[in-house]
Amino acid sequence: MLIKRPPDIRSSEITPESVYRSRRRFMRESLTVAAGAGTAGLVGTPTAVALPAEWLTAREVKAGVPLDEEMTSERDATGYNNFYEFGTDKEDPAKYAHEMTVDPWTVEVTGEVEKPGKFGLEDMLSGIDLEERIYRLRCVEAWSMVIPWIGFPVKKLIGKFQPTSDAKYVEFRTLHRPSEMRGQRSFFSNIDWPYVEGLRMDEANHPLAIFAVGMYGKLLPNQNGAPIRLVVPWKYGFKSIKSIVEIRLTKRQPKNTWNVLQPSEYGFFANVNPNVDHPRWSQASERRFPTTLFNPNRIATRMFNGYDEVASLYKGLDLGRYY
Ligand SMILES: Nc1nc2c(c(=O)[nH]1)N[C@H]1C(S)=C(S)[C@@H](COP(=O)(O)O)O[C@H]1N2
Ligand SMILES: [Mo]
Repeated sequence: MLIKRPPDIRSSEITPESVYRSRRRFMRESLTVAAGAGTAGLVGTPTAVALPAEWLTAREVKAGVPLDEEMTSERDATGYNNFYEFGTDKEDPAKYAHEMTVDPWTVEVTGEVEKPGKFGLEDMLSGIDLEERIYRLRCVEAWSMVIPWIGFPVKKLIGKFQPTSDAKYVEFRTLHRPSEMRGQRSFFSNIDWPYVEGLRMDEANHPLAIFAVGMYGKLLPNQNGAPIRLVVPWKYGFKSIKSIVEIRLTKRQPKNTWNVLQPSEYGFFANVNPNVDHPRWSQASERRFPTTLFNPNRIATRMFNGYDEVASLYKGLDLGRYY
């Protein structure tokens, strides 16, 4: 196995603890698998996949944004999800997202860019450094988690395609494949698939906005948006669109899924804001995982989810009107 590492730096100095621990675990497991495959008489290497586990283990992951708050367990973060393409229950994504094929994976880049195209994921990510970013995730439904993502700034990838001066927004689309996404086949779904989200250009360019390809030191599980999803920590979770297949640079503000569905309840901006309530519930507090019936672990919600450094993006904007 190929481990690219500068010769004089120990991995523990540059790789967050959780990442290199699970990487060692992976190496142990993959050695076991290889030995097993040998006795089964399998020869050769598997066919190319979008992001094989080795893709991550062969890379250094630098510590990006740390956070001095208790992390949500991997079990909760990968077992309690919103991913309506697989159903509306919190347990549905973990149960059914394995039905989605994530290799090969192509991403189409269109609209106001000098270099549009359709790219295989691995090619598209070449030369991009990975970081571990421990972020709060605040769902509009008033629960929250702390998750260690592995990813890179949105700006780094979008910059590769050279946006034109007409590019004012970025629109993202999720995979639309009803044969593998039972929520898209559902009779009861009133969502007009595919799931669409968008950011203003200055929001997409903010260093806190990332694409994630991993979490908890491993590649993303399907239920969390494999193989590539957005994470915008100062906005409600529905902005952090999963399993992206299209990135479109546009002149006009994208029509995002939840805004189209219920405009009085979900806006385009969706900045976390304890002072602007959802029409049906308060946003002043949230349930932080781990949370139980007897110990809901309720904490005060913070403006911009605690990421004050984004405030300058919204100077002069009425956040009550542009929710
Ligand atoms: N394509 C797609 N992306 C999505 C959703 C979805 O239903 N479909 N749900 C959103 C919501 S409401 C939240 S809170 C987060 C949840 O991310 P997580 O399951 O990784 O915690 O994903 C967001 N991204
Ligand atoms: Mo959400």
